[in-house]
Amino acid sequence: RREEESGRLKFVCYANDGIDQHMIWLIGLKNIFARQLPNMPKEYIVRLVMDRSHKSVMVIRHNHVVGGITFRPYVSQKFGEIAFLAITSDEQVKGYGTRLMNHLKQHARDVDGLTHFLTYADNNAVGYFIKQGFTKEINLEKDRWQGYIKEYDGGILMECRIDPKLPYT
Ligand code: SCA
Repeated sequence: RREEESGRLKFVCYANDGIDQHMIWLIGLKNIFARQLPNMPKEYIVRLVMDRSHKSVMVIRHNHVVGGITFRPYVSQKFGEIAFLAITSDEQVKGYGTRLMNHLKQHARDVDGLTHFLTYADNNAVGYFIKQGFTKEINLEKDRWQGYIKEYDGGILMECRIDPKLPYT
């Protein structure tokens, strides 16, 4: 039964490209973020999800978005910044968050040529990020990221190195 369900899972990555289906999924993802990240101003969520320099990797089941990650690739600096990450509440702790992160890493490496991710993690999400290979120790040289990413109050800067060869998905 589980396998049957996971067989209907689809992982996609889109920016705001004006295509109807992509916009419907991005709006659905924006609503999940607004609900799951209550401390984030809704206007800020909308602005970044719809911003053309951000992309979103989304989990789609039965053609509906159930979660996703919005990130900004800094291609010249070869790193990405995770802006938001959430799975809708009734689908959490089923492994979707882990698979989503693996799809993000694969896409970022193979499509954008990135070597690292950085994020300001919420305190309560630090455990999740550690399980996904993130560390509080930042090894990326400061001149590659300083001035690019926005610092945010109450978050802890975390880093993840993307393996250059590992098949993530
Ligand atoms: C899951 N796990 C956690 C955890 N959530 N561990 C510690 N703290 C948490 N909050 C563990 C699971 O038990 C599991 O461990 C492993 O992580 C992966 O679980 P999963 O099933 O793959 O995760 P899932 O529940 O699908 O997704 C995790 C996620 C979700 C954090 C996305 O719970 C969620 O949407 N939470 C509410 C929103 C949120 O907190 N988002 C992150 C905010 P085992 O493998 O050992 O079983 S931080 C953010 O958005 C970026 C920074 C910013 O700007 O806000």
